[in-house]
Amino acid sequence: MNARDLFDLSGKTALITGSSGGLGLAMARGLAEAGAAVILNGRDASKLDAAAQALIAAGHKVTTAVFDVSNEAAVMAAFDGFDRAGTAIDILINNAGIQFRKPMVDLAAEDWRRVIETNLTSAFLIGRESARRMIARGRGGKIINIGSLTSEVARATVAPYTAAKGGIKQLTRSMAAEWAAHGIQANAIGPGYIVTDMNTALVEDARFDAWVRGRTPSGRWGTPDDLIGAAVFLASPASTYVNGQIIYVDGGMLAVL
Ligand code: GCO
Repeated sequence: MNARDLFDLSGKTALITGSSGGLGLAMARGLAEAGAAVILNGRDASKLDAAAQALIAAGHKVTTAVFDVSNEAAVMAAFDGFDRAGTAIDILINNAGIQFRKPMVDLAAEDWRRVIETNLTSAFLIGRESARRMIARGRGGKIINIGSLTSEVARATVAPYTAAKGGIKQLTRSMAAEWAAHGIQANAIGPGYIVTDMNTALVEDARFDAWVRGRTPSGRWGTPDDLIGAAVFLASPASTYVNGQIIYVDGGMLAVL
C-alpha cells in the first residue's frame, strides 16, 4: 500500500460520539474528508441535524444517531438500530464527555458518578458493543478514545474528570490487550488545552489564558482542527501496528516543566 493510500478511509463507516460540535465534529469532518461515512451522535437532535446538514452540504456521507452515551439501554437500542439498518461500524471515536469543576470536599457523589458515567463508562459500553460486532464480522476495526492531559497529570477542582480520563488511558490498554488479536487497534488521543465550549470559562479567564499560553511550548491554545491529523492517522491503515497508545496533541505541554 503506498503512503497516500495509508490514510484513505474510503468505504469505512465511523461513529463519533459527542459530535454535534467541538472536538467531535472537527474529527468527524476530518474522517469524512478522508473518505469515511460518518455517524454523528449527541443528545440534542436539532443541534445534531444542523451539524449533519453542514457536512452533507460539503458533499460528505453523514447520518445521525441521537442517544445518551451514559445510558446503557439507550446504547443497546442504538446498536440494535445499526444492526437493523445493516450499518457496520469500522471506526469508533469515543469522544463524548462533560466537565464539572468543584473542589472534592464540596463534590456530591451524584456529580462524581455523572462525570465518570459520561466520560469513562460510556467508552466501555460503546466500545464493547462495537467490538462485539467487529469481532463477529472478522474484519477488524479501529477504536479511538479521547483522553486528556489529565490522563497523565492532575489539576485541582476537576477530580472526577481526571479520574475518568486516567481510566480512559487504562481502558484503551485493556481494549488493546483483549481485542488486538481480532485485528482491532484501540488507541487514544490526549488533547491539550483546546478552545471548545467546555473550556469557555477558562479561555475567558485572563490569568488562566496567560498560564496556558506560557505553559504550552507552542505558545497557544489548541483548536479542534488540531486533532484531525491524529484522528485520521489512528482511524486509518497507517496505524495498523499501533495499539494501546495515547497520542498527546497538546502543543508540548506534557513534555516540559
Ligand atoms: C480543565 C479543562 C481540561 C481540558 C483538557 C486538558 O478544567 O482543566 O477542562 O480538562 O479540557 O481536558 O487536556
